[in-house]
Amino acid sequence: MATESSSTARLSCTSVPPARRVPSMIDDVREGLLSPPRWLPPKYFYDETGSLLFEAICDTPEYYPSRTEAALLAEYAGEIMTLSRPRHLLELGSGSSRKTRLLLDAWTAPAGTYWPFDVCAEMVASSGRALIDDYPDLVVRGLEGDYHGGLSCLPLPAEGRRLVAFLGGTIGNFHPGEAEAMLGEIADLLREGDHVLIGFDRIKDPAVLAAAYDDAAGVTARFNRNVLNVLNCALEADFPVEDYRHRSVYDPELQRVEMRLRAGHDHRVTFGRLATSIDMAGGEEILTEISRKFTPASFRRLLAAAGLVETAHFEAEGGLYSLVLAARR
Ligand code: SAH
Ligand code: AVI
Repeated sequence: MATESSSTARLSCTSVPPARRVPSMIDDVREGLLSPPRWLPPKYFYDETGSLLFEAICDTPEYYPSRTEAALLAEYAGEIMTLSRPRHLLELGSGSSRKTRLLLDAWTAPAGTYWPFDVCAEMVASSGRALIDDYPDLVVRGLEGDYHGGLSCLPLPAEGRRLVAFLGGTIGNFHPGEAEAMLGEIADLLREGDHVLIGFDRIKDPAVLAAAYDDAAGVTARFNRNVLNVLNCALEADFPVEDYRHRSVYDPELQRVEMRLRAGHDHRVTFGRLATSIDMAGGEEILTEISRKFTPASFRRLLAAAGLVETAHFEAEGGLYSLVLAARR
């Protein structure tokens, strides 16, 4: 059962129980980190510090996806809201909800309800408070949880047309099978007349991608390394965080950017909570995130595999980034 942690008449924050078992951080570390090739799921980036670092990445000159998506929303939010006419706006991985304000500004339905869903409880709470101050007619029903646990336990009312937003290119952080499964779960939330709005990043000049994922001010490097602070804290580990180098690599075959952390020297990492340790060799890497890039056609194929069909496509100049509105096929 969902547990409500705070509420006012127009704002509540509720913890969403997973519909199926989600691996714990200890499970993930055992599976991904204890032996090479080493990897971590990207959701551990987003403690409060990591979420704020992500916001700072969005303000770097090199990270074009966020401001490009914002520009598309500024131009097309009216059309998107007219086409989808929602009563409920559910956003997956809502973060600060900064860009969502462009949709809210264009939302003319009386007393709509916004449902931000994110793994970072602090972001859900702080963005919800700011939104009810700034939008006097808006009801915010914040949901805190892990979307890998499924979407079938979300406390959405049966009545009222839905728009599900999945912005920022976050779908690119899923491996192909996971992305299809996630979109399939979104499709299951949609009924006749409901829509999903998805932002996805496009394949482009690798130099532009390299800069976007390795900004000159080093914000992305801090974001990447922060995941080791998260593990140090939660698992009583002792990664020498500052001795890891941030790397971003574009793989043209897999059409994805990979973020990695490279150990600067040989060392042993002890995990107090797991009563185990690993020996990292200097130069050894941990894959911390993939960020897949698409063409309009490859994204349409992904939608089709998940039982969705594109109903409108909004594309930035030069094919830099896309927003699609889709419905159940
Ligand atoms: N949509 C926002 C934020 C994108 S960053 C934007 O476009 O700017 C990715 C967001 O997804 C973060 O807010 C992060 O906390 C959230 N997130 C990552 N993994 C998650 C998971 N497993 N379950 C729920 N939210 C998750
Ligand atoms: C959240 N996600 C879409 C971002 C991305 O571009 O893949 C996360 C990110 N990683 C580095 N910079 C931004």
